[in-house]
Amino acid sequence: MDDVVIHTPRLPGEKQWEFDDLLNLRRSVEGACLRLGAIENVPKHFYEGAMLGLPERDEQIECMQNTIRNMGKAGVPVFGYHWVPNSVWRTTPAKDRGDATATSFDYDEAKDRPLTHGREYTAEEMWDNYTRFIKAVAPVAEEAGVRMALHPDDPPVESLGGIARIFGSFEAFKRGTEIVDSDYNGLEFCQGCWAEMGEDVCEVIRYFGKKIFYVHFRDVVGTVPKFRESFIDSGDTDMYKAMRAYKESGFKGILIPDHGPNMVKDIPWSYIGRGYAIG
Ligand SMILES: [Mn+2]
Repeated sequence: MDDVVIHTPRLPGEKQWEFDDLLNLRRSVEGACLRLGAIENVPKHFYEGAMLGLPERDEQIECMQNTIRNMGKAGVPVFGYHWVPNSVWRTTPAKDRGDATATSFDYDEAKDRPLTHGREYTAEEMWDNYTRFIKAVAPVAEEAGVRMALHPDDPPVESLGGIARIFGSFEAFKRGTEIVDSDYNGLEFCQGCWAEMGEDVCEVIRYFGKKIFYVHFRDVVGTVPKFRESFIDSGDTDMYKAMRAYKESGFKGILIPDHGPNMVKDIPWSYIGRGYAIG
């Protein structure tokens, strides 16, 4: 392990992150003889209004531009983000080998849950909002030298809690990356989500190739509408073939386990399970 991906670091700032704090974060990682490979996610409220097209949208886009400029100055090479105002959804957990607990999703259990944001948001709206956002932010990221890496919707179903989930297919990512064609506009390749979609994971890796900025190297059993998470050696995907596909596509980024089953007597965030995956 050489690199660290930091997930939503607790930095000061209610609307954006500042240069000094980001620099200190990178230095603290380097102080442990590691590299800061990416920051994954800002607090959702930084750009929730931009995702939903609310009145604060333009201010939030401006703040996001500032955060990205500050990341660039502080030497943060990759910024992972998502386009899901109402988060990852799971239903009743399942079991994997060794009595480990794995999260799972069954659309039948989730489809009738109440609206999360007061009304329905259509796919057309979510695309309009995304288009406006990425057109404003990607050029700033390019200038700042920060590669923006978009995570798929998890789970990749049409809509949950009234909000359309637009990044849940190959076609969607093709469309998303073509809005601004830039070496700084690419994918946080959550391999588990691509498996959930039922896409041919290796083919998708080969298609996007160098547009994949880093990988969530995890797997699942099943596809939407019903799946469960798995160990990297108990899921549906041939992970060795996937690794070959990354190598052959010219991918030079980071693989991290993202998340996986909680082993018996594991600790929060299933660090034992992650240690197992890395090993
Ligand atoms: Mn992921």
